[in-house]
Amino acid sequence: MKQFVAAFGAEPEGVWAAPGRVNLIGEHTDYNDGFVLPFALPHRTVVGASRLDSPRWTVWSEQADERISFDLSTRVTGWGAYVAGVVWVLREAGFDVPGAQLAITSDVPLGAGLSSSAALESAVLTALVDLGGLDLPVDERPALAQKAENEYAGMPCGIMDQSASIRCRAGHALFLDCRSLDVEHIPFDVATDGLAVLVIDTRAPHRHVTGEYGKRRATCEEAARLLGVPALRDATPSSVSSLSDDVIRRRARHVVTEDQRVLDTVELLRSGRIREIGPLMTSSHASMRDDFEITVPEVDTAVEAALAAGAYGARMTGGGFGGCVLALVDADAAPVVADAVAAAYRAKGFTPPESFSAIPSAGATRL
Ligand code: GAF
Repeated sequence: MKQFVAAFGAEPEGVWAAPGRVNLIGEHTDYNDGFVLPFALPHRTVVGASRLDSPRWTVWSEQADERISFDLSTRVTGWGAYVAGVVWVLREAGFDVPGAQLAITSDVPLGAGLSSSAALESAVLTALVDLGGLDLPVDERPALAQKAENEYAGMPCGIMDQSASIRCRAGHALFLDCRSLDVEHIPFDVATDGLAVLVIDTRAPHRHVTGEYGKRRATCEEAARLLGVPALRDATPSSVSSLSDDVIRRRARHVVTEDQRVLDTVELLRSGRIREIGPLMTSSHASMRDDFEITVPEVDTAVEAALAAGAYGARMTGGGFGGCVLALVDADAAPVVADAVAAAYRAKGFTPPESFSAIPSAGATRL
């Protein structure tokens, strides 16, 4: 790996990679013990690593163009927190993590809501587990990567992104029950049906992401408390309608209806009716816009323009307040839809969007 050779003057012992993701449907359901349906992107973070004899980690990041070094007493901030957090969480879990040199490069777009941080955590975790020969089953890894992000990097995320980065399979979407952590790999080969999932990076500046995300999470927990259930996974549309506070009721309604949309999407995909998931995607977007209030004008404009240009369905993907929109389109219509969104952006004076067709790809692996 050339980045490792440039940073440390020798080939690494091994090279590992973990992808970014998009979420087909199921937004803000993960931390409510609900259902999600992400798939991994071909874009990934690659880590070359070699062991050191002492408990010290030296990390070169090509994108940050920076080398950091830390030991067990260092409190790391910035991008390095996603590396140091993984070392910390593995040690917390009782593993003897080897000291290491690591070189990192990535083509997961940063700040686009495609889980570049989960890709980094998952790539580093997979590398350190393999390097140290640690006995950590794959299905237990996402919870540790999530804990690193929650408790070391300070982002109160759920378990979806790390699960997608670690557990996805090529050609499939990952149907994850965020309570049991059971997964089902749902075949999602849109190309053979003449379809494409267009990812439109709205390039909208992320606004108050962590603060608003934390507020949504707290409101959902409050709703569950008021309803006397362990999590909103256990609420129903009729129990939610009894909540007297308008904001709390709408937030909870989003989660409960979104869980059902994931289940309905999975049913359609199981029977090969891919085009029919379009209306569920579009209702998911309306719910995020009107009930959960996590969309922004650039995102709504992309969804409206994609639908007007013939998309079967369109929705924002990820945590919200910017990021990417997914549109399910006929493969040969993808350029037309992308152009229609770009034209709508020009008319409103927004920064030009960037689009690509997503191919469901594999999760974390040794290369
Ligand atoms: C972000 C979080 F990291 C996920 O855990 C999830 O909650 C998502 O937003 C919203 O569905 O990506």
